[in-house]
Amino acid sequence: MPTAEQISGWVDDAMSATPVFDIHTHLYPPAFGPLMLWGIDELLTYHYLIGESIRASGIEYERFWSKSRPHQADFIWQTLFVERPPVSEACRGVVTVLKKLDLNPNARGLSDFRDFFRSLTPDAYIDKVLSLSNVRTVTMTNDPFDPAERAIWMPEPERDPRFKAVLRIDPLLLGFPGVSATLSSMGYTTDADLGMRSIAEIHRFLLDWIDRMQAIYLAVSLPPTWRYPQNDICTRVIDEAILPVCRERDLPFAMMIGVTRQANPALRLAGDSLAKADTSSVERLCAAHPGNKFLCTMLSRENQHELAVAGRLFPNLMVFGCWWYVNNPSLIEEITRMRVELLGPTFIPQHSDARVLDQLIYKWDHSRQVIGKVLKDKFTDLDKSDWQVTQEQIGQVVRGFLQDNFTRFLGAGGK
Ligand code: RAT
Ligand code: ZN
Repeated sequence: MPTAEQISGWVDDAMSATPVFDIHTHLYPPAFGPLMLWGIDELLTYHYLIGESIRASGIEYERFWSKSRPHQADFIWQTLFVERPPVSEACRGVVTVLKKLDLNPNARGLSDFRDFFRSLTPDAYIDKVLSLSNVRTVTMTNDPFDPAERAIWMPEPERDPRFKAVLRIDPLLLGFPGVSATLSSMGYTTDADLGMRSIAEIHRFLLDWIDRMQAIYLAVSLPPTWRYPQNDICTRVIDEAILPVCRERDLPFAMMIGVTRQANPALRLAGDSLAKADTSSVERLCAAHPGNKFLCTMLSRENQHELAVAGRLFPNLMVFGCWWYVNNPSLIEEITRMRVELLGPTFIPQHSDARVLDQLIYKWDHSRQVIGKVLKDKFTDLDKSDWQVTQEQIGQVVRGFLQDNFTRFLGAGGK
């Protein structure tokens, strides 16, 4: 029988040696121009830190927004790292990144950090970050409704095989009738009440963009008020367009549920809130469409238990990630522990949601530690009951968590 130290060492080794397939980020390679965010100014002006610095300082919103990006970064550093210790998870993340880059996190100003980043090219930095974080593949969040992003896709940008595309379609589900005008400016004719031609046009739109992007899944984020089925356009778009197209291309449909957009608009991107959503809608969707594959994550802590139970009931539902406001060590631990107990090794415990390349370093470092802690406990419990725990079994679960559960769920459609 292995000792407790051996089990712990096997988990640590597997967690750090296994490369990650990060199934939801907002990262882009250099060919996507301004969409690629990296370096100290971007790291510090992450919207989580903007929210925290405005709260801690009491600065008026407009005074904050009127600053240039480097001045916002200076302000955030001063407010959250110099005037008070950086104990929040988003602050601690910056400290972890600086340490892993061999930079001194105790600096009073940002000039040394800026010098460091000036000496790097984006390509070299991607290699460095992927290697430091041991992330092999990331998914982008690709929004064809964003004119800036559309302009990048039209001339067929050079693709980096480490950055997979995800077709993000929030306006298609939530934006009718307004989104009709955008669709028509893109050459797809739809009308407000979604007559038959409209559905065929949405099919054409989805297939065109799946092909252009080589998307590996389709994704939407939904408000807590979302219900399925309902007598509304959202249900029709899902049933008549999205799911048939997903079946045709063997692609999963990912739902990120629970966000209340712009609860405080003065905070801009930092101003979104959350509320408990309806997991029975997810169950009805999975039950009504057994030929479709669904990925699902939910934002409210209160939804996590119900979502794990839904995962038990529907093999076509892959529960994933600790999203945004639950992406904190205490909640990752609670949620991962509960998911292991209900789902065994058959879920995807984490994604990073990184918006700034550098964040891969801390988000995966912190998550690996917490997931590893849960696995150590679970394998030690088995060992205590004389189950023969092996290094191979631990490696299998860790590989499942960090990459295989996702690639297997994608199946042929992910190729
Ligand atoms: O986590 C975040 O950065 C959020 O602002 C959102 O991007 C969220 O993850 C989403 O994809 O809608
Ligand atoms: Zn996101």
